[in-house]
Amino acid sequence: MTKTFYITTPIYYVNGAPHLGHAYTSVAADVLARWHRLEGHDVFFLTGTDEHGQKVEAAAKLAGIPPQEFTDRVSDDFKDMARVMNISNDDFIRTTEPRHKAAAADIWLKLQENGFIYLGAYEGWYAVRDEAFYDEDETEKKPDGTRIATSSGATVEWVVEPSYFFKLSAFQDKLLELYEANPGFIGPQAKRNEITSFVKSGLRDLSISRTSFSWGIPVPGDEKHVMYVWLDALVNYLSACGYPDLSGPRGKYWPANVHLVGKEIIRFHAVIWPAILMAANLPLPARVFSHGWWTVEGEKMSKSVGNVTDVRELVAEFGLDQVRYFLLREVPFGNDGDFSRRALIGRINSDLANGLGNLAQRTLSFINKNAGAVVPPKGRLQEADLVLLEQCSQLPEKVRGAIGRLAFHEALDEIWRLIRAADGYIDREAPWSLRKTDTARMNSVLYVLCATLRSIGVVLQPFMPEQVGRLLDYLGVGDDRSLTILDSALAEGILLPAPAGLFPRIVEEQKNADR
Ligand code: ME8
Repeated sequence: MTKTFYITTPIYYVNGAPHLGHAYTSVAADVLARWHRLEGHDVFFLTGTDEHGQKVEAAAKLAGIPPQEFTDRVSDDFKDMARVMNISNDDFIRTTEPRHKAAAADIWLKLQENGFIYLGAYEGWYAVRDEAFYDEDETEKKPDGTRIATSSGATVEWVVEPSYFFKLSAFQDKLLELYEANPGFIGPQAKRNEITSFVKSGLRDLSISRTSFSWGIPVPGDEKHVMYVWLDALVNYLSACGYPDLSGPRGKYWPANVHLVGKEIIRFHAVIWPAILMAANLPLPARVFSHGWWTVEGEKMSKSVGNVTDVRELVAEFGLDQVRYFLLREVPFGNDGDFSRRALIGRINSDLANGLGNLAQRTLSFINKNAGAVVPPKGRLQEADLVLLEQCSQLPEKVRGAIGRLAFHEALDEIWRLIRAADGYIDREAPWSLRKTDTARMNSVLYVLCATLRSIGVVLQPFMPEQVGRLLDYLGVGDDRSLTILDSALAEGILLPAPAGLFPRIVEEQKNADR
């Protein structure tokens, strides 16, 4: 049976427009999804929008339209971002869809049947903006008398209301056992330690319903309450699999292989979510992995600073694959990073234009002009050829290892190591000189370069599907572009189309003048 691979992004709140941060998670998840498809796995890749809650209700009111109309609009904008970023999601879940509401209601009933829900009263510091409660010591009083959450800066208010509670406290030991038995459950390692000590410090029951607003999924049997937005939201990962009926075509994907999230929501995914699943007797995801946050030109993205970056504008200016490459190459996955135009242009010019683009262009246009526009005959290989081909044959395994650890930057590093090796090889072997002295040797060198570019191209597809797709076209690679084609030697004599440049150099003076 084909191995299944289920990967998710967070479902994004519709109270704001999509930006660079959302695109980052989606691109990372997309690379994983595409990689597993290359491996021949049966992939289900889910993204979507989180559409309930007080914040959304308030944003719709501000926009002067009904909440459903408002969420339809913003959700479409997130779909558009996914389209522009060439995200290959298999489904897009919205929490306002009937399939999701039915799943959330069913989970509620399961938790209730199993004795993990009770009615109480909630009192506490609540931040509407974060949809979260804070302990007193997680808040601070400002000079003007208002209180804010220290971590996010959002205003909190004291809330007292009847509320249903989930017995999260009952899961402390089980969660610690889970982390202990599955060291890979939370990544990266630093987050695992952080979450473990958080759970060790004691878990309190979680308020999971609200009566103070109505834009949410009604609590089954007590419709004055709507479900707490995080309980509602987390269930999306199951809804898309057809839950409560997991015997349908999508049921085979549960449990998820990876939930990819930003660092600020790892607690919800690594503590609350597995506890809910345990309470409902459902299998747990294999892994929850959190990445860091991007600042822009050194500053936190915020509406008031006016630096919220719409990634679609960057794509229009610099090219899609260029932006995708930058996001995954610039920062070790899991760390925070800074986005700047200078860094982006630097990467494009050094790694893409001078690196991969130049290697491809040097090889392919030379073949087009001087070697009959076909994959040249291999001839008798020499030591230098075998060394490079050996590096090619090791590449998929190295990239597989790095991607398995979600170390995208390391995967790219490995690929660029080979690009540099091929650059050194072409300079030393100098096919342009061999043209006059030894065409058989020239052909061998060009053959080895084509084989190298094919290896690089195949493993790079998940990162830069468009330009690398063109590279594989120029190399005459057919429809099957999966990893298995690298198990056979490149065939000689394949006709090669005339190549064009893949990654134009960005001239900074020009760019500055255009601004
Ligand atoms: O939290 N840098 O939705 P959200 C990197 N609806 N990533 C960033 C980022 C930044 N500056 N800003 C946002 C929610 N992100 C909930 C999730 S899941 C059941 C419910 C990314 O719209 C990052 O992935 O606030 C983060 O986790 C996500 O956007 C938060 O999106």
